[in-house]
Amino acid sequence: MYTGLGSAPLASCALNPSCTMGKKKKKKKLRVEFRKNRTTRARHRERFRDLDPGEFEQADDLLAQERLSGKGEVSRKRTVVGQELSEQDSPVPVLLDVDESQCLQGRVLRVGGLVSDVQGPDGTIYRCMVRRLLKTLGTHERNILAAGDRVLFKPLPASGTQPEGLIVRVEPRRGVLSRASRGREQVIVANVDQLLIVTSAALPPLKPNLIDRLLVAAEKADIQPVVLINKVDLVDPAELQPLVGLYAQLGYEVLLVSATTGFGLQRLMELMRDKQTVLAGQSGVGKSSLLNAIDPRLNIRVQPVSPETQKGRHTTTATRLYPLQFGGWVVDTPGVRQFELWDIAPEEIAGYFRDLRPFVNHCRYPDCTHINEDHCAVKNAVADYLIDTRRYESYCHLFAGDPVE
Ligand SMILES: Nc1nc2c(ncn2[C@@H]2O[C@H](COP(=O)(O)OP(=O)(O)OP(=O)(O)O)[C@@H](O)[C@H]2O)c(=O)[nH]1
Ligand SMILES: [Mg+2]
Ligand SMILES: [Zn+2]
Repeated sequence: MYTGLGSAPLASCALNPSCTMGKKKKKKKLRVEFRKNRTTRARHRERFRDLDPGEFEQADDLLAQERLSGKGEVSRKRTVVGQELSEQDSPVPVLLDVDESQCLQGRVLRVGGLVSDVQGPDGTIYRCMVRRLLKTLGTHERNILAAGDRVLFKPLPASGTQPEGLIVRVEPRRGVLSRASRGREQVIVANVDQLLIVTSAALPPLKPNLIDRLLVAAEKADIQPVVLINKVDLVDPAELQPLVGLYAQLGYEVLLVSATTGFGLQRLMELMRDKQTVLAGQSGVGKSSLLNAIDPRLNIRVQPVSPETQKGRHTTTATRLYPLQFGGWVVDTPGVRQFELWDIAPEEIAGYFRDLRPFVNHCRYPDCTHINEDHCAVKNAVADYLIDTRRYESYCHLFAGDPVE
């Protein structure tokens, strides 16, 4: 199994304008809302009982200047010192002021229930839990951490075989890919430059509607999408030309690849070099196989597609970040069964279809949904072959909230 030891360094802060590490910040006392269902401390103690209790206490209460308000916990508000943040770029509303001299910068590789893997500046991987204060700060998300997060953590004294630490701050994010999970936002990955939408030419059969769905997610999140059609060794590439042409015409980069034969992988590596990339797509299309093919050290588990159903077996079960030997890093995700779009209202969707967008303002009714209305410029454009019929149908499915499979 790949350990990540001695691997590529973290992205340089100097190159990242949103990075706040090491810069002087305006400290401010802020009143912040707390989450109602505060997590129990006892459970964490249990899990981390092998830590020195004194050290754990000290770490947990790092921020001595936090004051409970007059009404104490009843008010669910508290004063902390830090910098106010918009909810958009951070899982917590405040960038906490912490003693940075005691901390290391890290990158979250994998998020677990209580303990997550964080890569430190020298490549060492620490098992980290999240400081209580961070966990209890109000958040609209299921989990305060996501793969790809940049964090500040305090290394703890060694007790087991793997170094441990306590995450005290999550830096603001940019390029966040989210989906809806039981009505709440689930951040799949944070701080990414590009989304590789992986499909397969066959086995499982190509699903253009899923490409469209993921394109909408990328457009909304302002992440550069690339359409990847894998397993081209199984078909005659000429068959794929109409689809490739369609997306290329819309300005999307389309790549035909084969993890088995190596076809197109040179170009794929060029695209990924020094970038922060996330792969998404159905189970069985070969996401993990492609990563193994471009960097054999990764050695990620893969499994054949079921011959009866032609479906993947959901082999990858956790979202995980891997540093790449040629620079940059990549996130492998479990195959999406149902990629529900997060935070996109149905009436917004047409605006994220590059081919529909030029027409939406020309419909007779300003609130036209482009589904049933008369005098709809979008439907007219479909009739005049200005918009591809399949793309329009794909829009209709997304608008109706239909599942992909
Ligand atoms: N013929 C052919 N088979 C491939 C190719 N790439 C992957 N496969 C096979 O497809 C199957 C599924 O590959 P995985 O890499 O596990 O797929 P995945 O997308 O990671 O699937 P999940 O982890 O379940 O989401 C494996 O049996 C691979 O050997 C390819 O380019 N050509
Ligand atoms: Mg996989
Ligand atoms: Zn319309």
